[in-house]
Amino acid sequence: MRVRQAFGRCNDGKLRRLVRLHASSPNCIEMDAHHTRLMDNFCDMSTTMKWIVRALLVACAAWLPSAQALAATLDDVKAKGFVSCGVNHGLPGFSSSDEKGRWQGMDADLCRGLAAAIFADPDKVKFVPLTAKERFTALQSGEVDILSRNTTWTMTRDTALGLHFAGVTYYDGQGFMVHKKLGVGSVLELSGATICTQAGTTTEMNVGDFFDTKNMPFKLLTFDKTEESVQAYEAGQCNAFTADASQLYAFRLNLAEPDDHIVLPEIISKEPLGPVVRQGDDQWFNLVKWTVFALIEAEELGITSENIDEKRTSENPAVRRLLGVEGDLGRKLGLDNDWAVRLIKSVGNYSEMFDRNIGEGSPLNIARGINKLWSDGGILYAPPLR
Ligand SMILES: N[C@@H](CCC(=O)N[C@@H](CS)C(=O)NCC(=O)O)C(=O)O
Repeated sequence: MRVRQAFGRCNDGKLRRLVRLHASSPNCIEMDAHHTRLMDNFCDMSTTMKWIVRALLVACAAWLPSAQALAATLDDVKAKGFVSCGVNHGLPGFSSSDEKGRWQGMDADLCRGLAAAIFADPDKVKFVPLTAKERFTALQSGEVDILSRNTTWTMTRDTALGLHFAGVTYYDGQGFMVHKKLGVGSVLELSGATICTQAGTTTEMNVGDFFDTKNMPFKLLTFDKTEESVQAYEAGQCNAFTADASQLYAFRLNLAEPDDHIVLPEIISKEPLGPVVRQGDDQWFNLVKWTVFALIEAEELGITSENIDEKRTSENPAVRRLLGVEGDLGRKLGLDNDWAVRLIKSVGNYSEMFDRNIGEGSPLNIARGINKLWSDGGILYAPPLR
């Protein structure tokens, strides 16, 4: 459901404002259907009538929770036929396009899974590559429906930026890489160092916090794109390169002599990475949030892309609910009851996504670590799907 301000042009060429109602609320449907005609009639009305119409429209809008709370991203996505997904333009394991131009990685897969849940087609995604600096504006402005781009959940982003984090797909932390010839084995030995990183990131801010707290002087060199900071690091313009730890391994693989570089043992921050949506659209927020939880729950219940059809005959009520054999969880999200089946069939459960993109089945070979399920000693946990 949504309520938007709308402007219409009358015959005199002047722009007049109306409240446009595009709502699934029964009280408002008629007005929405007649919006175009209403605009025409509106132009011919007397001033008093115009105010009466406006008052009626506002009253109808007021019946709904709030204008901002009703931006119907799911309706928009269904109408245009694809999910617009903001991704990193090249971060192996999370989102990068292969030689055929196909987007790969955890973050890309989340959007594919979402598209499969909505359209029964994981390819109904338009990937929009974004730099760290561009990403929030692209989401706020509506250029993308979801940001799935190694983005750290922070309080400011979740409040003042008008965004909502819809879960965590990877718990990361910030690390440092140095050339072996520097002869350094700990971040604590980097006092006075020049450090390269990317602008517009938590990475940039954490360096200041860490070095200032330790009373260690440092110089920060920031760049808009990671390629630029990696190049600067390789060219010797800085002594250390810092990023989310998952990325350091990926960047090291791309260096001319990867074995000449080491990743230092310290992790200096918490970087919970997850998908982000705009505030004001609870339905879309819920859909993305429960898509993440469904992937985690599927792993916990042992449902994979391979065995999902057999699992539909399971006696386990939790399996039956997730797979829509029982209950109506999918409908509560504005989809149908097979949404999770389509999701898991297309991208697998969380562990399949992890292994394929960043874990054992990938060149990054990152250990699950704290990204294991809570029941396996990690911190991944989905609330009950019931
Ligand atoms: N997770 C951090 C860092 C995100 C970030 O953009 N990291 C940089 C590396 S420090 C990156 O992914 N760069 C890849 C690129 O832009 O190509 C955040 O949300 O601020």
